[in-house]
Amino acid sequence: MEIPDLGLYLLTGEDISAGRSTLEIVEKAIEGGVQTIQLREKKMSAGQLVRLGKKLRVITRENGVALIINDRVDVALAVGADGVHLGQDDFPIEEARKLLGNRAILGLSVDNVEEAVKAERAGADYVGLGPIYRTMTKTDTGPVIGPESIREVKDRIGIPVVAIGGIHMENAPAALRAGADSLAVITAVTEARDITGAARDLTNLIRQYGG
Ligand code: TZP
Ligand code: MG
Repeated sequence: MEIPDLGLYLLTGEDISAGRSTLEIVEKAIEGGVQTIQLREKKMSAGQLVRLGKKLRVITRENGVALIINDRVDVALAVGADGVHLGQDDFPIEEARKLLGNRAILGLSVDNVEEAVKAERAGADYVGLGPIYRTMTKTDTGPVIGPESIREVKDRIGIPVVAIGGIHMENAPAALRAGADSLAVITAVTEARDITGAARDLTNLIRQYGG
């Protein structure tokens, strides 16, 4: 399936947002050009996720931004999200497809070529590849794989490759030069003093590379 251009892909994380709410960050990041929002709140209950997800659904729809839910197929259904992002040990992607249908955008986290090839075969619409650079945000990742890995994966699959992990303005060009279709970030935007400005700078950079 053709999916929309994921552009700058922002994952939320209220506990790593310098005291600001996810809603505030999403509104400001959308103003700066973010094209995709992933609701990823590790400390929220199902009820909190659904309530926040519904608010994000309104803002994202008004602005033509894709809304993806991390891990939770049930929350995605409840809020009418555009898709779900799954990890290697999460809900199986084939089952998610059955529940969410052909139009849902399904993403899978991968950290090497083999996983990326498998993800495409299993029906993923994009892969999240990382950690490209060192990140303090997620502690249970595999080793840093570097921007070279983006080219290796791009050479083997046809679906978009979203680079993730420690990405910020200074190291983003190398990821884009290596072929990343989209850049996914948390702290580069959520912890920025000027959220809109940080999102705008990264968005413009992605556009320069034609992503
Ligand atoms: N998956 C791989 S690295 C990562 C996730 C969710 C965290 C990315 O956060 P940051 O702050 O952009 O390094
Ligand atoms: Mg997960």
